[in-house]
Amino acid sequence: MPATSNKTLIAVVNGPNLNLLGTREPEVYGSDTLESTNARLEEVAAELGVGLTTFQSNHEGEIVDYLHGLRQSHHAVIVNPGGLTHTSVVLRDALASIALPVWEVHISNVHRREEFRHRSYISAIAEGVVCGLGIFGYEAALRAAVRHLKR
Ligand code: DHK
Repeated sequence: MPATSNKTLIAVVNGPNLNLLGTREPEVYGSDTLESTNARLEEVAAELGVGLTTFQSNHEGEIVDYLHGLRQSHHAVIVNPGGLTHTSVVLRDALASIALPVWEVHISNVHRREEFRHRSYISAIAEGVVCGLGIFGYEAALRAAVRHLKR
C-alpha cells in the first residue's frame, strides 16, 4: 500500500455539476443532495472502520491537482467524473498516474441514455464500475473498495 497512514483512507471525488445533486434533473439523478450523499458515506465508512475524504469540483484541473495529492495519503478512489467520463483523457491519465485502485460511479444508467454517454475513458483503468443504482452506487462502491483492500 502506498499510503503512509495506518488507517485505510478512501477519497470520494465528484466532478462537474454534481454539486447540483438534489435539484439537477431529479428524474435522472434523484432528490438527494451531494451533502446528504456524503453524510451517508461517512456513516458507512465509520461502520466499515475506514476514513473518508470527499471532494467536488467543476474544474478539470482542480480535480487533477486533488488526485495528485492523494498519492501518499489514500488507498483508493471512488470517482463520479460527471461529463468528464466521456471526454477526458486528462482525468484518465491523472487516475492512472496515482496508481491507486479506482471505482467509477454513475448515478444513472448511462447505457440507457444518449449514445455519447456509453463511452467512458475511465472504465478501462477502474477496478469496478457501478451505474444505474442511484446514489446507492457510491455506497456499493465504498463497500467494494473496502472489501478489495482487506483481501
Ligand atoms: C453524471 C453526469 O454528470 C453525466 O455527465 C454522466 C453521471 C452521468 C451520473 O449518472 O452520475 O453522463
